[in-house]
Amino acid sequence: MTYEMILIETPAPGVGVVRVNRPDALNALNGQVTREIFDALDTFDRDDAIGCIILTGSDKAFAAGADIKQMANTDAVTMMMGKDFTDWTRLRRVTKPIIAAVSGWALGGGCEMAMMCDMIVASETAKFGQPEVNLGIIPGAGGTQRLTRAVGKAVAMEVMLADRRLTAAEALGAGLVNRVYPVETYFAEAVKLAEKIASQPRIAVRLIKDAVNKAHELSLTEGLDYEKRNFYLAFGTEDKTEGMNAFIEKRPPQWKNR
Ligand code: DAK
Repeated sequence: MTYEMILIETPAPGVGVVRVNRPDALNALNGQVTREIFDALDTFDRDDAIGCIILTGSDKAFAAGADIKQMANTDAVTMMMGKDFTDWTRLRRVTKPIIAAVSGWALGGGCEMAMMCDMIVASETAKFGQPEVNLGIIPGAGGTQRLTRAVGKAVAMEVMLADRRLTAAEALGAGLVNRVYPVETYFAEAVKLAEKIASQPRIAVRLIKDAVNKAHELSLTEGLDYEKRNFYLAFGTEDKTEGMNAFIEKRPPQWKNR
């Protein structure tokens, strides 16, 4: 498939990168950009050679939000019915881990898209914000829920009501991001993390991602029951046999991803 607004890279074994490439608009996410991102994520998700995906932008901007120029002429009904802005749930259906490698602006939908990923590796220049209130709207792709769960109510309120922008250090302290590195190295560090994850047994990785995401949605009892079912499923895999035999025989495991 050919893309116009994203770049596809495979910088290390098992690692697929989707890079937003709309520099003239600070990677603002219009319909075409989001469609291309989700198509590329789906393609990597189906590709047996890929075990972990990185979603990134440029050093200057992960994404400065959904495209305001596109949204300016969109009414409520069009927004509700339209594919461009309602299709973001596609990202949640990706079964492989996604790392957001964030540098520069991650505002509005950019911040929300990073939070929809499974982990965030940031550069020291990253700035996270939900400035929708300045436009007379509210976050519409999960900001009020995911940011609040990540950083707590008080900080989330300030970010969304007063347009406070969190620095990378603040985001790290608040638990929004996993790691912060200098801008020169954050992407390479994200690739290293992705390569490590891609080298793990794929079915176990998938079951872990699935169960951890349920922690945000289910009660503790339901979540523990859900985890248990994934745990039993892991016991039905060849990788479980291989992993335990390898440990006992003091040798590295050879994963079959079966
Ligand atoms: N949309 C369109 N163009 C944008 C943009 C955006 N969000 N952000 C920046 N640009 C464009 C600017 O218009 C400018 O283009 P030209 O004028 O040169 O043609 C170019 O990028 C450079 O921007 P600036 O000249 O403004 O650069 P500065 O360094 O001075 O400022 C900035 C950088 C990031 C602080 C500033 O550009 C800014 O405030 N941008 C807007 C940030 C923002 O308000 N973002 C939130 C948008 S609302 C949903 C899914 C998603 C959403 C909602 C629902 N569903 C699935 C239902 C998301 C909504 C949003 O994100």
